Amino acid sequence: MPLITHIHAIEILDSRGNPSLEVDVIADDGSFGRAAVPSGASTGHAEALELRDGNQNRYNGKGVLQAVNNVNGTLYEALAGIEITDQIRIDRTLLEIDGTDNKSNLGANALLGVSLAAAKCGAKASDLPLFRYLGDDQTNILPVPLLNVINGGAHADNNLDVQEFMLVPAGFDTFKEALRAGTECFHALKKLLNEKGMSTGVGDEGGFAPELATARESLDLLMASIETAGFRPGDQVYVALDVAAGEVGTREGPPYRLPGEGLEDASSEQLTDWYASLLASYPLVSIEDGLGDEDWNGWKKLTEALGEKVQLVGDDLFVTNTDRIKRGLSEGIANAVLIKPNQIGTLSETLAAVKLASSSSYGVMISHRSGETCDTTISDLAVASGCGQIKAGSASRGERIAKYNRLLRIEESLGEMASFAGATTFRQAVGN
Ligand code: 2PG
Ligand code: MG
Repeated sequence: MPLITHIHAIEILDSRGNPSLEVDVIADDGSFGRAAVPSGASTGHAEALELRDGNQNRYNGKGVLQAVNNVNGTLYEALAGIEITDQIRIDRTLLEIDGTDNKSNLGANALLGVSLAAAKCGAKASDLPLFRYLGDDQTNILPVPLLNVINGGAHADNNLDVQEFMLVPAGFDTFKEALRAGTECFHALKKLLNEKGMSTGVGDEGGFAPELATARESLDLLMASIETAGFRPGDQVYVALDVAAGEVGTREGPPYRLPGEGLEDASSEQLTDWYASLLASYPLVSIEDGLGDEDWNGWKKLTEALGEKVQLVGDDLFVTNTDRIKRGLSEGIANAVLIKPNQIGTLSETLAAVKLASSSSYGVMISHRSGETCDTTISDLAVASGCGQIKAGSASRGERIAKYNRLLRIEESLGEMASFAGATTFRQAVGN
């Protein structure tokens, strides 16, 4: 098998104009892999460390030259000569050299760039598309896309307390049709906002960021956009939320402050009741980070109250970390895990998190970050894992569309063999 001969990183820009890393890996048969690293805004406190230079004279301290140097020096020296398809050894070496739990020595951004670029190079050396290389020759499930079409919270400058309002076009036979439906609803939403004289400027993830006051106002608009586009809400197109409650609570969780919703000093129970009332009014299939990262007791009660009715996704709660997912599993907390490779730092650890969650019947959703590049690795990862769900932003902004377009290509390449995950993915809400 081919051996690693070159690893080279440069500092590039992400979709917010902040520096990030792009890493190239080359093997001695000429195979080449390139990956770029994303970056979050509403980050979980237990995420692996994103190494930034802190030099205020460059990019407001956000440069990543140290991480670039770590790749081009220490990591290159450690990995040169290793078999390119031995991903486990590559990732183990990365972890050993960093030597910390949260990758604070060399930076999770440095490690992830190398790990993903190596996987892409390994796929090339094996003459396989990445989704097959990471999956197997039976891999064929296209995920339901969750399109974040109204942005609030830390992702927009409006007053909405909830971070993401998503369209979930699950009731279709193919990914292509689902994406078309989601996109047509997005266009209908733009028209409706225009008619109301509201802004149609987009936020970080390509969704609109109008001056809406409440979640209900936003969800009503989503319902109207689904119908205007000619689809049936709650049958063809559903909705989902990412509350990112860690951003509106304290480190421990409550009190949660959602002033726009009339929830000024809310307890975990009050938020749970609020979700129950939204569930009664809208075809909600998924609620992400309904409570804060360390509010484990609140999460337990939330799961007992609503876990049979709706998917409850832990993002900042689990941070793609198997130790935290294990705690969730043993305490009956949440019923799904959001997977973001840069929360943990290597591909092998990401795949371990997916495996742990899915083998325990937890739902798995692969996710982008609010700061992205045109890298499409997560699309392949979503198909390879067969997890059935991906959130990659709205139907606008090139870095979001790149992920959906990659899925269109994968579906096309699979031909008759392709299978769309569909509405039963959201089994708590939709049933089998
Ligand atoms: C989230 C993500 C992606 P960020 O909270 O789920 O939508 O946002 O990358 O800012 O953490
Ligand atoms: Mg989230």
